[in-house]
Parts: sequence; structure tokens; C-alpha cells
Amino acid sequence: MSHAARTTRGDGLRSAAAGLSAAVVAVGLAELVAAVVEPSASPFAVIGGGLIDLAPSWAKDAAIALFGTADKIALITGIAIVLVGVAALAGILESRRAGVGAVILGALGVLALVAAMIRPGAGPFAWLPGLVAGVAAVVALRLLMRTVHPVPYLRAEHDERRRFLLFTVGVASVGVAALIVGSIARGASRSIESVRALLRLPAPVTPAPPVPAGAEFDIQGLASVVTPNSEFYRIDTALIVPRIDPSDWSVRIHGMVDREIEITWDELLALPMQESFTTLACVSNEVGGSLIGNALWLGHPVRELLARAGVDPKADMVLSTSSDGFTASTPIEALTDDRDALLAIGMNGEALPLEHGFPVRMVVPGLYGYVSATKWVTQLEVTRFDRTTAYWTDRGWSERGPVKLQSRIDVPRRGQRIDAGDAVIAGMAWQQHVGIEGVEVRIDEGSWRRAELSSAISDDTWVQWRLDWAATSGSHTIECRALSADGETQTSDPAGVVPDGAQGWHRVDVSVA
Ligand SMILES: Nc1nc2c(c(=O)[nH]1)N[C@H]1C(S)=C(S)[C@@H](COP(=O)(O)O)O[C@H]1N2
Ligand SMILES: [Mo]
Repeated sequence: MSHAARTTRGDGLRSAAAGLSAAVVAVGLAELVAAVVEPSASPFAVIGGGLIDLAPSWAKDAAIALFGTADKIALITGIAIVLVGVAALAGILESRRAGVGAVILGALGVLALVAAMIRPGAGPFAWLPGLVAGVAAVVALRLLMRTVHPVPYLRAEHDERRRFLLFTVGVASVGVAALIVGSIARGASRSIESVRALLRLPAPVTPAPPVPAGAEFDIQGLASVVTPNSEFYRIDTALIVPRIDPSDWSVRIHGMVDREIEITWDELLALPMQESFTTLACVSNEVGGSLIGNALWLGHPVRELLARAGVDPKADMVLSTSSDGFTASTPIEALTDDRDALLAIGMNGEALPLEHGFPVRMVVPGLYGYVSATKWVTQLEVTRFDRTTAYWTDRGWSERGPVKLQSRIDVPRRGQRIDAGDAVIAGMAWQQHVGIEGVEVRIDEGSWRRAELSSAISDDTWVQWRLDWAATSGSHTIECRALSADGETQTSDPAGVVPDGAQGWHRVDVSVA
């Protein structure tokens, strides 16, 4: 092997390492600055957030299908992998031609800067982390390059190598240290969590009736009728959960109204509070899926606030907006009729968890979350469907999203091995704001049998069902279908989640020993 060839290959590796090291220190310093100055302007968060907003709806579906609630971790990991590749390449290109790699890394900083500034709700220093990232990356790369290409004859080769290693590892360590300090700083600014923990929610003027005695069958593996907050599904576009101090929060009701109103947290808390159980479902929930949960919500009826503002009779929609720019279009009748559409502050007896919309969110019975359940809500614009469109409507989803009649088999699970003899089949059924009249089950495409329903909390919640089954050995297929309170039978016609929710019968294959 010739001396020249060896030097070239070593150069390539070292250049790539220099690029990586420069990227690590840039990311570390930028995240540290963001943590201190403006947490939501973190380069990872703004670029990730931008990707989420730009992603076509099939990509969002695929991400949810593949990673479920871990979709955000998957995205961050993906960005990190791409960054590693680009940084290594920038290092190599820089060593071939000075300036090229620096321009690439600098451009990444500019990308973070722009992404931070165009985010809804960007603060006055949103540009700073991106700038820091760009400058740090360029300076570090140029500096490290000098040690990749040392001045000839000055030192022995192994000295040069040692010097290069020292510099590269040193610079990267500064980045890692900054990342650690940044995440500690982020943790220390957990003050919103303590504000939340110390909150005392007002008692409801209209409490929910107690959960009926027969609401819950005691069957292992069957979803509980009320979903604990810690197990409640979470779906949103927020890479960084908005941290809103209630004392800074207000909601503005404007648009086609007689008088615009703005309500602060203290004003909201002083209004009469109502409690109700409402089952919330995601339009991305597949047949048999778990993106659904039921909670006891505490809040003030949206209808009262709209009445106060005075709604123009020509309006047919309310566009709710969150602090981070998400929007949902809710048909106005769902917010003005007698259903329990709430501006909610409480979930299962505590203040809303941060990731479920603290301090205030919307909850509307009968509609999928993407057209109704805006978390971190700050604006209600009374408008018309022909004037404006919401976040997911712009990405190919239906502008209206009434919940479809659905049922699900929880027990037995797919592929579960059970013993022949007495067995139980059980699951959940729902069509919020309509109600469930019955559930039917059939085995191996035989005749339909009526399942037993638990006592529903209300028409706005899901209900459990169960059926005894004398299981015989062999492979079996179990299917279920729900009957709604208004006489509809759940369709067998399958459909995917786009554009307005999945449909079809849930089917589970089991083998009986
Ligand atoms: N601000 C904000 N609110 C949002 C969303 C969002 O992306 N941002 N997603 C909606 C969707 S698609 C659903 S299904 C529900 C989920 O509410 P959860 O996370 O509390 O279960 O929130 C809705 N509210
Ligand atoms: Mo959703």
C-alpha cells in the first residue's frame, strides 16, 4: 500500500469525524441556548415540527401505524441519522475543497433559524438557536480541518494524529456537555408542572351522574370504561409539548360574532363548571385500534361563551386554534346544541395533563379529535366552511369528522391460545352522541348472537360488551358488529382511516387447544 493512499483514506475518515464533531458541538450549543432562551425554538423541535406540517397525510398514517405513540421519538431519531450523514459528508467535502462543507453546515443552521421563525407562536429570540448552531458548526469545522491537514514537517505523524483526536473529541465533548446542561436547564424550567400540581380545580356546578354500577364487567384484558390519564392515547403535531402558564393563558372568541370576547384563566375558573364523561377517538384509529379513550372532563360549555359573543346566523363553523398553530373546524351546531361540548380544564379529577392540552382544551362528543378536540386552545373563530379550512383538511382529510359506529374485540386477543371449554368474548362499542343499542358476535361466520351490554355511562361514551362462548378446539374467527341507538348496523364495508375514519368489522383469529 502506498503512503499516499493511506494518507487519503485516513484523511477521509478524519474529515468525516471533524464534520460530525462540528455538528455535535453545534447541536449541543444550540439546544442549550434554546433551553435557556426559548425552549420551543430547539432546532430539533422546529425542524421536526416543520417536517410534521409538510408531511403528506400518507406519511403521517404510516408513522402512526408503524410507531404508534412513539412516532415522535422515531422522527427525532430519523433527523439525527440524517444529520450524522450530512455532517460526515460535509467534513469530507470540506477537506476536498475548503468552504464547501462549511456552507453545508451553515445552511443547516439557517434552516433551523428559518424553521424556528416561521413556527406559529415564535418568540422574539426564536432565531438565536439556529444562528448559534450555524456559527458554531462553521467555526468548529474550519478549526478542526486545520488539524486534519496539519502543516507538513512540523510534527511527527503520530503527534498529528493525537492532536487531531484531541481536538475532535474535545469539541464533540463540549457539544455533549452543552446538551446535558441544556436538558437539565429544561428540567429546571418544569415550573409549569408545579403550577399544574398546585392547581385546585373548582367543583362542578353540574356534576356528572355517577358511573352506573353495571358499567364495568370484570374481565381481564378488557379496556376499562374510564381510561386513566396515564393510559390515555396521545395524538398531536406538537414535538415539544406547549408549556402554558395559566396566568398567561386566554381564549379569544372572534370572527362572525356581535362582540369579540377574551376570557382569561381566572375568568374561566369563575364560570360555572360542568362535568361529563366523553369518549374521545382519533380518526386515525384503525378497526380494532387503541387510539380511543374515555374520561371525565370538567369545563365550561362552549355554547355559553358563543352565546355571550353572539353568533352570526350565517356562520356554520368554529375554527379553534392552539398556541402552536394547530386548527380544527367544528360544525357550529355541535357547539351550540345541547351536547356537552366543553372548554375543558380537568380530566379525571385533575387539571389536564400537559400533553392533553394544559391548561385548556376542547372536548366535543360525537366528533373525531382532529375536528374538535383542540388542545392548548387559545382562539375560537366563528366562521364558515367555505371561508377557511383546518390543519388536517388542508392535508386531505374530511372537513367534517362525525365519529363512525364501531366495535372492537379486546378478549381474546389476536393469536391468543385459549383452552377448550367455557370462554368469554368481550370488547367495546361506541358511537358518541348517538349511543349503542346492541352488539352482535359471530364465530366462524356462523349466525349472529347478541352480546350482553354493560350499563353505558351515557350516549357520549363507549360501552363494554361480553358473550359466553363454549370454545371447541381448533382455529376460530370471531367478528363483532355494533347496532346504534338510531337503528344503524355497523357496516361490513371496510375503509381505511383517510379521509374520515376507518370502518368495517373487527375480526380476531384464535386457536383453541
Ligand atoms: N393543539 C392540538 N390539539 C389537538 C391535536 C393537535 O395536533 N394539536 N390533535 C387532535 C387529534 S387528531 C386528536 S385525536 C386529539 C387527541 O387528544 P389526546 O392526545 O388528548 O388523546 O387531539 C386533537 N387536538
Ligand atoms: Mo386524531
